[in-house]
Amino acid sequence: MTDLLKFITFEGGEGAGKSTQARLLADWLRGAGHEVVLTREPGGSPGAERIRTLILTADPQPEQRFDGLTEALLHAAARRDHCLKVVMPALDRGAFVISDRFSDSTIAYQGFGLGVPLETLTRLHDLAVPRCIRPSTTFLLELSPEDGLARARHRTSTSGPAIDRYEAEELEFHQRIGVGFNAIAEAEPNRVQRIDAGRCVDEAEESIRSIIRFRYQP
Ligand code: Z5A
Repeated sequence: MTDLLKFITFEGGEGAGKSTQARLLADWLRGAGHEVVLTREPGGSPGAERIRTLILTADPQPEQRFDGLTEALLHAAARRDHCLKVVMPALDRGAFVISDRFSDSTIAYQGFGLGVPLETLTRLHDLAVPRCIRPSTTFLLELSPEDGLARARHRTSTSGPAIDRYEAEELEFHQRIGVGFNAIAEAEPNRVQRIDAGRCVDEAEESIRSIIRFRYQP
């Protein structure tokens, strides 16, 4: 039977440390003997990874870029494939699933960031996501957009991939994303656990572990 309790997501703005903390949590739970599927959105399944490339490769001509609803439809299509091929099968066999971003990102980016009505996004979620699954715990890594972009750009300049479609947006866009995540956290304070991502990696990691210990006693 699908154990939705074991579905955990990481959310937040660019460069907040989601991938770092998701990986650390997965390693810790594996060390405690659990099966863990560490995955991400957009992407996570071969089909969804192809859609990811489509979304994140911005057309250099602004007037040729996808509008907000087109992006939301692409994210929903990727999410459906990811859920069908990876998330549901893993939850069905009792594994933890840790996803680096999920549907809260659509609300924050395409809703608050690009102005797609939230009601449209909710309908899209209900249509695309099998059994309308939602995570039981979401860690929202909170960091100012200025600091997050600086971290992401430092990583890009030293080792990472080229700046993507969202990284290229101006600061005001990223501020709206922060407002969006804040609204989500206020609406669902039990599911969404706020983590101060401005601290060092170890301190943020320990906050996350203590919440996991309390909720799951792994
Ligand atoms: N998107 C959307 O619009 N709609 C949707 O429905 C979904 C997504 C699902 C995916 O980008 C984009 O898709 C995303 C939203 C959009 N775009 N944005 N912006 P992505 O997957 O390529 O990138 P990301 O999700 O934004 O993550 P990121 O930039 O890779 O950052 P992160 O995962 O939060 O951080 P990190 O990689 O763990 O750390 C960044 C750097 O900071 C790295 O060098 C770390 O070593 C360092 N770091 C990490 N933690 C710390 C601490 N505590 N102190 C100092 N330095 C740290």
